[in-house]
Amino acid sequence: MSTPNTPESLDSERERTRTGMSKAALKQDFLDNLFYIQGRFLEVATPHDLYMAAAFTTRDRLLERWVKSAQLFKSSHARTVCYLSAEYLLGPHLASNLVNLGITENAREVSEELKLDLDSIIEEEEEPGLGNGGLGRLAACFMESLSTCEVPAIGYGIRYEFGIFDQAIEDGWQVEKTDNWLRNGNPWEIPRPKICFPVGYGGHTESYRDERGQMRQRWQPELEINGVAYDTPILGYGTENVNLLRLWKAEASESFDFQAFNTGDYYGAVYAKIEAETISKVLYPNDEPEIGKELRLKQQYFFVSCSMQDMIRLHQNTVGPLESFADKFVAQLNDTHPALAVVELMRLLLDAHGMSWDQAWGITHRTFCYTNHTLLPEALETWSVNLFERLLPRHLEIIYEINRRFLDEVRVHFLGDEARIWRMSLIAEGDERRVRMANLAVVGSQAVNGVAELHSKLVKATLFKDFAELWPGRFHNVTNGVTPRRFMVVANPRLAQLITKTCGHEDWIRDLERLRELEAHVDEAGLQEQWLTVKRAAKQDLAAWMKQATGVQLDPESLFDVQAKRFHEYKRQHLKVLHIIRCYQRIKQGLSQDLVPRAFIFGGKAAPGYFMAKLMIKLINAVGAVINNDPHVNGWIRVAFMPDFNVKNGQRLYPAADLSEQISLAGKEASGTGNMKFSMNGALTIGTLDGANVEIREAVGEDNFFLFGMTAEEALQRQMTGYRPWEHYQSDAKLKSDIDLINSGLFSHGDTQIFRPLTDNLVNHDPFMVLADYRAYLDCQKTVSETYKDTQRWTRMSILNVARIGHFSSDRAIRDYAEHIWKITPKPIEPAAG
Ligand code: B1H
Repeated sequence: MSTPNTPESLDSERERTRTGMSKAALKQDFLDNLFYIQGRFLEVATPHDLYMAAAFTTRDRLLERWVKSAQLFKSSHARTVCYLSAEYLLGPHLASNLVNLGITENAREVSEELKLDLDSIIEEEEEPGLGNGGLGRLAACFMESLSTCEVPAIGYGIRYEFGIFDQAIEDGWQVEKTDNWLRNGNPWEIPRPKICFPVGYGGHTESYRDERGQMRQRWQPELEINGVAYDTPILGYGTENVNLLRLWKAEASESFDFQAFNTGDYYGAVYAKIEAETISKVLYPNDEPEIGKELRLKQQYFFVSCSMQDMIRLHQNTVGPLESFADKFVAQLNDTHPALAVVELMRLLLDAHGMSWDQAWGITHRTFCYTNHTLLPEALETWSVNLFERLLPRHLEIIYEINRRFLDEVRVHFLGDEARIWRMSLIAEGDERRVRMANLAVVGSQAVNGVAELHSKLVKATLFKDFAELWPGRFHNVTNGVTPRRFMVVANPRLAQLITKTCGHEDWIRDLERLRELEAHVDEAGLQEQWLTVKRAAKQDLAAWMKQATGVQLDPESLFDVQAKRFHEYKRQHLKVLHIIRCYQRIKQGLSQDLVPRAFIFGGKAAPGYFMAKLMIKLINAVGAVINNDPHVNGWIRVAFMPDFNVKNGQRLYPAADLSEQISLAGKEASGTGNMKFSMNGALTIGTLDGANVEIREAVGEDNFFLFGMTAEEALQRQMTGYRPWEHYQSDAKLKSDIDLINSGLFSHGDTQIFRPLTDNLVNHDPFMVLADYRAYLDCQKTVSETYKDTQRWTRMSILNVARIGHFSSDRAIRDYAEHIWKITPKPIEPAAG
C-alpha cells in the first residue's frame, strides 16, 4: 500500500526516519547523515565518515528526549543538581549511547546489511580525555547515573582543547603526545554561542554608595574574557531522561578586541584573543596540583564563574527571586578545584544582586556540598595570597570576611584554643600566606563527604578533625561506584549476555544488586564452563591487541595479572615489579614448579613532571624486555605494558583480567574505582585494606579476595615508631637479591645507575612502605597461584565476585547522594505516547 503524497504524510514519515529506532529508520538516517553532513556515499566513505554518520544518527535520537527533559525541568521548577568538576573523563560516546538507547542490536544488523562492521565504526571514535584518572572518570560515571536515576542535573566543567596527553612508549620511556581530540570535529556537542558570560581577572576593588546610601564594594577587573557554552547530552539507561553536560570554552570578549583594534593595535587584538583562549586550552596532566600555577587558578575561576552566572540566569528565567536559589539548586564540588564557586556566588549575590552578607551567606552555604578525594598532603590545594590578590582581589576580600566570621564562631566554640584557630583558618600563615581551598570548601558547604568508608573515617579523624568536632553532622560517607553500562555491557558484551541468559532478564543492568541471582547458579558446571569461555575469549582479544600494539605475545591460558591506574609511588607499581623479578629468579634457579604461567600486565600514565613515576614505567619495560626475550623463561612469565591507558583501552583490559592488583599502602588510596571495574568483570582482587577494597572484600566475601599487608593503623604506627626500610633489605635475602638485580645492570644494558633513584629511595626512605609489605605480598601471590591451578575453584570465586558487586554501581552512589546529601527526588520524563 502506498502512502498518499501529502506534505503531512511526508512530514511524519520524515519525523520517523529522523528519530525512529527501527532498523529501516536507522538505516535511512545513517545514509542521509552520511550524504548531507559528510557529503559522502557508502562507496567512497572513509572509516571516519562512517563513524560521524553513525554518531549523528545516534545523536538525532537523543535530542528529542533532551528537549523534553529540559522543558519538563523548566516548567516544573525541578530541583537540580549542578555537578562542578574540573575534569570529565568521558570515554567514547557512541557505543555507550547505543546501549542506553537500546539500539545496539538494530545498529549492528543495519551495519551488516550495509556490509559494514559496527565494531570498527565504534573503534574510530577518539575519546574526550578531559580528565586525569579516577576523579574525572567518577564525574563521568555520575553524569550517566544521574540520568539513569532520573535526577535532573547539569554537569559544569571546562572544554579543554587538549585533554590528557596520549602516552607513547619509546625505548621503554613514557613520551607525551598532545591529545588533539577536536581535530576531526566533535559530533556529540552543540555550541551555544548565545550562552556566554564575561569573566574578569586582575584590576582592583573600590567602595561606593548604592542608591540606598549603603557602602558597598565592587570589582573593576583589568581583563575580561568570555566563556561560551558547549553542550553534550548525557543519556541514561532505559529512561527518557537526558541531562546536560555544559563545558565552557574561553574566548576573547569582543569589546576587548575592538578596543585594541580601534587604536590600530592589530597585533594586540590578536594577542588578546590568544591569551584569552589559553585559559581553556589544556588540561593539567597531574593527579595532584602543581604548586602556584597561575593558569590553573585562572581555569578554576573561569569555569566556576561561568557556571554560577549560568545558574543564576536559569533561576531568574524560571523560578524568579534569588531567595529560593538553594531550593532550586544544589552544587556538588568535585574536590576543591571548583571551591572558588563558593566565593563567586557570594560575590554575585553581594555585588551584582545587592544582597546583605547574611542573606548571601545563607543561600551560598545551603547551596554547596563538597567531596574530598584525597588525604595526601601534597594533593591538598593552597594558593598564595599574593597571587589571589593580583588575580582575584575582590574574592580575597570575601575570603577574609568569610574567615573573620568563621573564626569568631570557632573562638566561641573552643574558648582559648589558639592552636586550633591557626589550623582551621582559611589562611595558612607562614613565610608565604596561602589560601587553604579545602578549609574554604568545608566552611562553605552544608555537607562534606569522603569516597569510601575508610577514607571518610580518616577524613573525620585526621584531615578535618577540628571541623568534625565543630560540626559533626556535616560529615558523611558516600562510597564511589562505576556505571555497569559502560564497564560491563559495553566493555564485556559476552559476559553481559551470559549474565542475562543465566538470570533470565536484563534488569540487572539498571538494578545491579540483582546480579546476586547468579549465586544460585554458581555450582552449575554449565555456567562455570561458559564463564571460562567468556573470560578466555576476552583474553584472546586482549592478547591480539597487545601483540599488534606492542609486539608482546601473551598466552591466553596464562593468568592475566593486571595493574592499570595512574603511576604513583603510593600505588606501589614497584611492589608488583619486585614480584616479577622474584618469579624470574625462581625460574632461572629452576624452581618454577610452584609458579603458574602469568602475564604481568601494566597500564597507566605518569604526570610528565613526576620523575620517579616515569622511572617506574621505564623499569617495567626494561624488566619486560629481558624476561620476554629470555629463552630460559620459556613462556612461564611475560611482561606487557599497555601504552596509553585511557577509558577506551581500559574497556579492553577489564574483561580480560584474572587478577586485579589493588596494592596501595593502606590509608593512601581514597577509594579507587578500577578495583570495582575489574571485580565486575570477574577478576579476583589481590589487595590491601585500603579505600573501597575494604568494602569490596566485605561484599564479595573474604574467601574470594586475596588480602595482604598492613592496615592503615599499623602503617601509621610503624611510621611513628620509626620505620627503617634498610632493615628489611638487609635481613630478607630474597628482597635484597631482587633489588640488587635491578642495580646489577641486567635490565639496563649494564647501566648500574639508571634505576638507583628508585632503589635507593626504597632502601633508604620508602615513604610508602613497599619493603614492609613485600613478604606478605609474595606469600599472598603464592596463594593466588595455587588457587589459579584449581580452575573450578577460581571460576566459582570469579562468579561470586560478580554476583556480589552490585553495591558498587554508580546508580547506588547517586541514590545515596540524592537521599542523604542533596535531598532530591527523581523526576521521570514520560515516554512519548503511541
Ligand atoms: C583522586 C585526585 C586528584 N583524588 C588533584 N585526588 C588533581 C587531585 O589535577 N589535580 O590537581 C587531580 C586529581 N584524584 C582520586 O579520586 C583518588 O586518588 C581515588 O582513590 C578515587 O577513587 C578517585 C575518585 O574518588
